[in-house]
Amino acid sequence: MASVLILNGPNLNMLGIRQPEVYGVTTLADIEKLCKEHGQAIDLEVSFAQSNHEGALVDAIHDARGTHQGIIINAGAYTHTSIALMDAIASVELPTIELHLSNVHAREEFRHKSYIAKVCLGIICGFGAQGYTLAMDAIKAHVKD
Ligand code: DHK
Repeated sequence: MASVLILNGPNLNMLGIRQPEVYGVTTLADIEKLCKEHGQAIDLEVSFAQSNHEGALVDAIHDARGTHQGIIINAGAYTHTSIALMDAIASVELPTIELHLSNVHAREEFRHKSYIAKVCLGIICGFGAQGYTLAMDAIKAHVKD
């Protein structure tokens, strides 16, 4: 069975508490449950992780090589700042989807820039927690091709 790493960056452990008007009331634990259930439905194994630390996210991306067939990453604010994450994604050569709960293009200018977009297969943003299952469907279809 194909396997995907779903990686969450800084402050996503605060979902449910953090700016619910922007990020919704669904917690990260709820999202993990949703992803695990969806994985069973579409035959996709799911590993789910979160870190507030850039280097730990880089390590997790490196470790995905040889273990997972794709990555879904909500890199949080590191999306807009991290050349290290961009380089890590490029180095493992795994199909990777950039994900955001909010529509970053409808928000502040600094959220419009993504360092990781250029090394990702595509971007899903603005669909809240549902974006995770949309990304899983996209990875599953891509891996099958
Ligand atoms: C999450 C964050 O933490 C922000 O820094 C990004 C993203 C947007 C989200 O919408 O999931 O700008």
